[in-house]
Amino acid sequence: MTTIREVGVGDFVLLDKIDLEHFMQNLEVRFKNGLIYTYIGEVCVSVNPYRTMNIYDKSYVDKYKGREFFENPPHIFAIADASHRVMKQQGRDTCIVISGESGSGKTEASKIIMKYIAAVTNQGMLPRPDGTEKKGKHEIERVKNILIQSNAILEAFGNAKTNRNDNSSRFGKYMDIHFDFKGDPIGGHISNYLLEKSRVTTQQQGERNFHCFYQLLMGGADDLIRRLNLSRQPDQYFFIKQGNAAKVDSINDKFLYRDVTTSLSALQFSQEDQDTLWRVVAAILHLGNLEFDLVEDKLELKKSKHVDDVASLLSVKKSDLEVALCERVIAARGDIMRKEHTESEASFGRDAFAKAIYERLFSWIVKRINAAISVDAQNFQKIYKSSLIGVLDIYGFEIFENNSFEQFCINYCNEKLQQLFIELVLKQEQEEYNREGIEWTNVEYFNNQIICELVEAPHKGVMAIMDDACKMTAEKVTDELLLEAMDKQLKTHKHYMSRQTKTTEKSLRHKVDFRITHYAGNVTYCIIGFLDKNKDTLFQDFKRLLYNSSDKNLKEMWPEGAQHITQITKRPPTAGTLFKNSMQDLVKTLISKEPHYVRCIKPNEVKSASAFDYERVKHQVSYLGLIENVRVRRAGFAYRQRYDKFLQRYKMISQFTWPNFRNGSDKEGVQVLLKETGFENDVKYGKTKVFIRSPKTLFALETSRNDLIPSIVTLIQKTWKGYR
Ligand code: AOV
Ligand code: MG
Repeated sequence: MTTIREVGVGDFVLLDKIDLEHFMQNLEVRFKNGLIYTYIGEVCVSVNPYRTMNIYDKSYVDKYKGREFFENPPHIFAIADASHRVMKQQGRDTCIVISGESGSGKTEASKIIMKYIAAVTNQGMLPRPDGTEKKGKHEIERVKNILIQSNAILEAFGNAKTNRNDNSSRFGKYMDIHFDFKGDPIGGHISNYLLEKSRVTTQQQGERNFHCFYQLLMGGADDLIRRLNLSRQPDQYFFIKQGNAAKVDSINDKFLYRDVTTSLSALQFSQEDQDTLWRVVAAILHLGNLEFDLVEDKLELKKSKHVDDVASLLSVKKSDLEVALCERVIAARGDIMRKEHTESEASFGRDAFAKAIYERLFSWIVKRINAAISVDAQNFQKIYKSSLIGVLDIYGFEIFENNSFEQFCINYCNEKLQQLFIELVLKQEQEEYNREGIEWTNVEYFNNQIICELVEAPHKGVMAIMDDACKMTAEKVTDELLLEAMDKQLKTHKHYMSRQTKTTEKSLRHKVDFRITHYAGNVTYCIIGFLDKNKDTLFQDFKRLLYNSSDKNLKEMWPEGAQHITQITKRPPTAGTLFKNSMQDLVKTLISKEPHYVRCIKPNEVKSASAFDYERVKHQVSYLGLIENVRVRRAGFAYRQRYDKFLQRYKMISQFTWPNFRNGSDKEGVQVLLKETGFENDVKYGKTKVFIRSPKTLFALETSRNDLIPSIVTLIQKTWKGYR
């Protein structure tokens, strides 16, 4: 028999001593024993196993379905089950927030959760005796199918190999699943956040473009490849060869291409839609090979077959495409003029064009998926009294050799999620104990609010300073000047640093670098490119070009191309501001629901199934605030309820409180009840609520109540007869 010492404890709260060292010992011993999940109360800590685990099949689903946490060994299924149960029984919206750094297993966790929900719903609807099936069964299956199959498509277009993760999410995803009153999924909605579109045109050494490019080249049928005028060699295309990593051991592009096309068909993407999709992907590949020349001082496209390919794949006139690539139309004081690009403007325009069509394509895919599973919310509320579960899977905190605007946004997003965790798990919990007068020693923790503010504060945060710079005329402002403005404003901030503010700091290699001390570590960003990426300019000419495409899907993706040049007066919001606003909305959405957490940990940097890199893990445990989480939890209570509500539910258990407690207040009633049932040592009495430490106590109370219900029903029936 194995002992606790050999396999550790399933809940960190049960550790003899709560400090980093004991926490780490437990995590390591469990990981080495193949136990990748451990609880902190109802928070699930998950260590990426980097190997296939046989713990997700039907026998496991059955084991966790409808069960309390403490009835089974720790498992992510228990989190999924709890959030589904709360949603179903209490009609409350819940959400599952999955966090952890890049490569820690968030996306895999979200897929496991989705599959669990699919497996435990729409059951018990056996065919009727006459052989017909209950209405709705097929519809529910259809919705489940779409929710699961959409993953293959979104990963193909939104994930890529980075130096941290072979299948790294390059967009944020929040998925709402709507359920009917029986707890079966009847629809959903996906929100996507800032796709890292710079990857379409540039990749760091060792990285790839989005998977779909390689999937098409490896898996597309011969006749499709011929129609798209493509070669199967990735090194023929500038936009996908820069990282020199087209072939990845862990990825079978050919196989995945088949998966994606199967999913596209299952999601009702018509042949025509799929055709648009792959034509856009191919057009981007050809676009990346276009070059410009100066011929007698006039900018021209270098002669190449790729120009014809781009024009025909996007269904636009070749002459229109050439003009849009080489010059732009501008409106100045009512006059409309054409202005020829410089060579660098033309390259910038070409890249912006490629990035924009890819981004629009991605949003269009999400929109199409949403259309297939949308529920008419208002109507639906009336009929079903719906509830929902939201599942959040975003890009994790990341540090690369070169970090730019995208990493800045991604890391800010992770700061926001950490802030949410602190707010709900560490701060509010303790505030409630204080408010209720429960004896309590405050647990100290690092609050990253200060870093969120460094980024998002109105007027003085990095985002605001960037926006101010973007409002100035292009000639007057450079990235270097932006950095100067940031230095001036932020020089005294504890979490900000640059060469200008701390001249002795040698580790900042360049004048153009700045550093933010994030909750998860120091990240050095290079300012070059921030302004352009924040402004996110796309010349109007390209929008008009695509609006005039004879492909109806493409036209649909570019409605603003219909605007006349003189109608465009307002500057669109910057990329940074849009992202900041979407993050703030996301936090509001999450806070309005009952949250459940999965905290993912990456065991090593080398994707090994056995290596436990002690220092790297320790760092994650520290910055995630897990020790503080255990401290708050251990001293804390699993369940709390207002006295009146508690009494209402359990008064039948005690002869003193049933049918009514007459000798005092609700609080006194609860005290009598808990004393009589022998649970007094497991509870604390607050000003307005009773606090119960162990979930087992609650479970025992529930069991007693359930046992009593039949006799009480009989009693009521008898009394009722007596009245007649
Ligand atoms: P991430 O979502 O947290 O990173 P992933 O979920 O993509 O990380 O996990 C990275 C890789 O780890 C996967 O491709 C799997 O090979 C492996 N893995 C993770 N969890 C499991 C599991 N439960 N069982 C087996 N293998 C697993 V990023 O998207 O980069 O932040 O932006
Ligand atoms: Mg991911």
